[in-house]
Amino acid sequence: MDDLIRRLPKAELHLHIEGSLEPELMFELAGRNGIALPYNSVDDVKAAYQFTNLQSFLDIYYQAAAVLQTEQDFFDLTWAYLKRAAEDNVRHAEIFFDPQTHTARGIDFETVLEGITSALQAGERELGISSRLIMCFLRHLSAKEAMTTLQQALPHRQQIVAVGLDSSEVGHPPSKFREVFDEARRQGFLTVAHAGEEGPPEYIREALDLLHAARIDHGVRCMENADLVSRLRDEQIPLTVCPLSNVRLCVFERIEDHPLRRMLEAGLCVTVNSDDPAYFGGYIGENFAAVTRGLELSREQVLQLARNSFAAAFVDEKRKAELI
Ligand code: ES4
Ligand code: ZN
Repeated sequence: MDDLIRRLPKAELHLHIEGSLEPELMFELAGRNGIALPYNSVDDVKAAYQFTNLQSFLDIYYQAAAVLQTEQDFFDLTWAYLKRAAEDNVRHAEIFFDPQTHTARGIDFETVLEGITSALQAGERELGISSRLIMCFLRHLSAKEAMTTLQQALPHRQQIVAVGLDSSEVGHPPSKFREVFDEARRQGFLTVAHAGEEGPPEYIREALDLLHAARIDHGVRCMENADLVSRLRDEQIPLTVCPLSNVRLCVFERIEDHPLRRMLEAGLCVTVNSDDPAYFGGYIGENFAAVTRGLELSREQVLQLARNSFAAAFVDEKRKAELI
């Protein structure tokens, strides 16, 4: 089964590029940029990755992002992810980036975008991985700041397929960003949103009804509301689920408790993704392996997960046919 998983062509649809920053690269970039880290070694960093909830992770994750300074840094980060993804036979990747994490530190929006997009182009050329970029707004910041970020993205409209919503969920419902997402859709962006990771099922409903999200990121708490499950199934709204993330952030205690198999059996369009692989103990292949073993998935269910990933991708039918 492990061999099947590794060889299976797949699309990754929920990956924060800042969350693919491995401790080794963190040290390299810190050295290159003369930045002091609060860690003495790679082992020291890994020992700090003991999270109790989403916020305990975000605090460390935003701090680590400070080593990313130049276009080359963003290139190196993205290229390292793509090379690792190729080993898991990822054929297509839709990558989140958080411009506000960087612009708040005085890094230009263009530095971030150029570094990432030039690596994505190299990934297409040299690894055969096609890609799309999704710009996320940090939901703990204001709607006004999100609108400013949207304006910064407009000259680069062709390089960004969608906008999303991430960071601290509880207390920052999708409704807070309704106007920003209205404007983004007017400008031609697709929309997605993290919802129902730590937040209630109502946030998933808001993401659909108010933000017109084409996919829900995580969405695992939909299982608490039967009407919502029926709707997600009837409309085949894709859910980009991240099993190892959910366990590491204590959404579920053990992988055996994860609802992914029940979600599949309810007819939901579930996909498997790695979220922040450098922090959560595994890339997409390891996420597939963990749920396959922990939930005793059948071979057919594993194949379904991979099929769903292509069905849910933001590419046209012709490219989907080439990918499968
Ligand atoms: C995130 Cl796991 C998760 N949830 C919300 N926002 C995020 N940003 C990076 N990883
Ligand atoms: Zn995420």
